Amino acid sequence: MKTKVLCLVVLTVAISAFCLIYETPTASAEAIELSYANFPPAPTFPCVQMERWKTEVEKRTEGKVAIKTYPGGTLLGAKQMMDGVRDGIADIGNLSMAYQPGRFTVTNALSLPLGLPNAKVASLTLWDLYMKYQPEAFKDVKVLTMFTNAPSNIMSKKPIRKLDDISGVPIRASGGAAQILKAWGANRLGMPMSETPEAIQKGVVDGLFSSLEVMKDLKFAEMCKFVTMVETPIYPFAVVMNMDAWNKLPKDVQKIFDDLRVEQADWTGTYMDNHVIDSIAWSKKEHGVEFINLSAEEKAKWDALLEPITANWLKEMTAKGLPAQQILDDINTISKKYQ
Ligand code: DTR
Repeated sequence: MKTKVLCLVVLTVAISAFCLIYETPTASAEAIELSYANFPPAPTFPCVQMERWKTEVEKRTEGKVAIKTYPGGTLLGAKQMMDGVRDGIADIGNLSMAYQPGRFTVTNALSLPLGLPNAKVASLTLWDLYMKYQPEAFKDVKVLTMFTNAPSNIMSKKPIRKLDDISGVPIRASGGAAQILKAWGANRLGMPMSETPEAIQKGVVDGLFSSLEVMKDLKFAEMCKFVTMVETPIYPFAVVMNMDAWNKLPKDVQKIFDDLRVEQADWTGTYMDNHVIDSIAWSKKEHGVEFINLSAEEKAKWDALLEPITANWLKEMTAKGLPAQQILDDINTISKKYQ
C-alpha cells in the first residue's frame, strides 16, 4: 500500500513538472522576431536610439517580441529604407527624410532654416506635425516614432570665420542643408552620413555640415579642427514598420509600440542634446578643436542670405497645393509650446 501511494505521488509530481515545462512560454520558443534596419554605423545616435527601443520593447513585452538590429546599412541602405520596409525586406527601418528630397514634403519643412533650438523641441514638434497632417508619404507604413538631430554646424579642416572663408569650399551636406550651404557660397556635395568619413579622409570634401555629436561618434574631430557655429538646420528622421508585419502583431504588443512613440522621440532628442555637449567637450580636450562664434555683425550677413530659402519654399509648396503657410505657423506654435 505504502509503495502504491509513493508511486502515485512520484507520478503526480512528474506529470505536474512535465506540464509546467511545456506550458511555460519560453521567450525563444514564442518570440515574434522583427528585423530593424539602420543605415549609419552603430555608434551614431540613430543606432543608439534603435538599441534603446529594442531594449524597451523586449522588456515591456516580457520577451514576446525579439528585435534583431542591423546597423551600418547591412540590411538596407540610406536611400532604400522606405521602399525596403514597405516591401518587407526589413520589418522596421530608420530613415533620414533629407536623403530623399521631395518625398517627405510636409515633415521636411522642419529642415528649413527656422532656428529650432534643440533636438528635443524639434523631435516633439516633428511628431505633432506628423500627427496633425498624417502625410501621404507615410501611408503605406506604420510610423513607430520620429526624431531629429540637434541643429547643424560647420565642421572643417580650415577655419571659417567669415563668409569669404566658406566661398567655394567643398562641404558635405544633404537635404535642406544643401540650399543653406549654397546660399553661403560653399561648394556643397551631397552624400549620406555613412559615406562622409571616407570622403573627408580622401579630400573629396573639406568638411561637413551636421550636428556636432558626430565629431565624437565618427571621430571627425581627428580631421576637422574647426567648427563654425551657425546652429541651423535640423534633420528629421522617421522609424517605419512594414504594414503586414504591424497588422500581424497582437493587440497588446501594438499598444506597447504605440505607447513608445512620443516617449522615444523625447528620449532621442534628449540623448542627442546631451551627447552634443559631451562631444564638444571631448573634441576640445582630446583634439584641440577650435569652436568659432561669428560676431553679431557677421552673423547678420549669414542670416540674411537664408531668408529667401523659406520664402521660396513657401511659394513653391503653396503652388503645389500644400497648406505651406499653415505648416510654418504650426511649427512655430508647436515648438514654442515645447520650449
Ligand atoms: N541626416 C543627417 C543627420 C545626422 C546627424 N547625425 C547623424 C549621424 C548618423 C546619420 C545621420 C546623422 C546627416 O546626414 O547629416
